[in-house]
Amino acid sequence: MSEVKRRGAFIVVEGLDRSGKSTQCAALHERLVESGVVAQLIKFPDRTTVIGQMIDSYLKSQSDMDDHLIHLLFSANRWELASSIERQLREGTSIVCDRYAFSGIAFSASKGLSYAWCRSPDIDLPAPDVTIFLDISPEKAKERGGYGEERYEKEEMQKKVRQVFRRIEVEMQSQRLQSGNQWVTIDAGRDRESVSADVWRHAQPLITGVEHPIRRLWT
Ligand code: 2DT
Ligand code: MG
Repeated sequence: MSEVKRRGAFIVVEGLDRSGKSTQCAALHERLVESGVVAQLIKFPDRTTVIGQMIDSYLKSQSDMDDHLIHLLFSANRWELASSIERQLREGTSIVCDRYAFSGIAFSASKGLSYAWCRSPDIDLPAPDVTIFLDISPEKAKERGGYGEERYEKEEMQKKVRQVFRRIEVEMQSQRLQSGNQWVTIDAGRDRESVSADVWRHAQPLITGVEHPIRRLWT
C-alpha cells in the first residue's frame, strides 16, 4: 500500500480592521503547533523587505504614490515570497497568512480602481486552501476603540472595503467547484473565544495535510 504524499495547508485569514485578525492568526498558529503541526505564521504586507519598506512609508503617509503603483507594490510584495511559500508547503509546513491578495483587491478597488485591473497582478500566486474572512461592522469596530492612525483606517474607507470583500466572497464561491478554493465568512463581532472556535472548525480538516497540488489564484 503506497502512502499518499501530503503537503502543508495554506490558510489565509482576511478581515476588516479591528476584526481581531492578528490575534486570531496568532491563536490559530499556536493551536496548530500544539497539535503537532509544523506551521509558520506570515503576514502581508511584509514590511521587512525593500518593497515592504516602501509600502510601510506609504501607509504611514510619509510618502505618496499613484494608486496603481502602490497596488502593484503590494502584489510584488507577495510575489517576493511566493516561491518560498510554495517550497514550504511542499516540504510539509502549513502556513497561516495574515492578509493576502483579497486585501489587495478590496483596498485598491475601494479607492476607485477597476476590480478586474486590481485582480490581475495576483493571478497565478499560490492559492489558499481556505480563506477565513473575519467580518465586523464599522459600528462594532468603533465600539472596540476605533481605528488607528494609518492610511485607510477611516470609517468611510472601511465601509467600502467591506463591500468589495462581499463581492470577492461571491466570486470565490462561484469558482469553488472548479478551483476548490474555499471561502468562509465568520462573524468577528463576537467574543474572542467564539471566533477562535469557528476559525479552528474551518482549519482543523486541513491539519493532517493536503493531498491535491498547490492551486493558482484565480485560474
Ligand atoms: P496591516 O494593518 O494588516 O498591516 O495592513 N493592504 C494590505 C492593501 O491595501 N493591499 C494589500 O495587498 C494588503 C496585503 C490593508 C496594512 C494595510 O494595508 C492594506 C491595511
Ligand atoms: Mg492595520
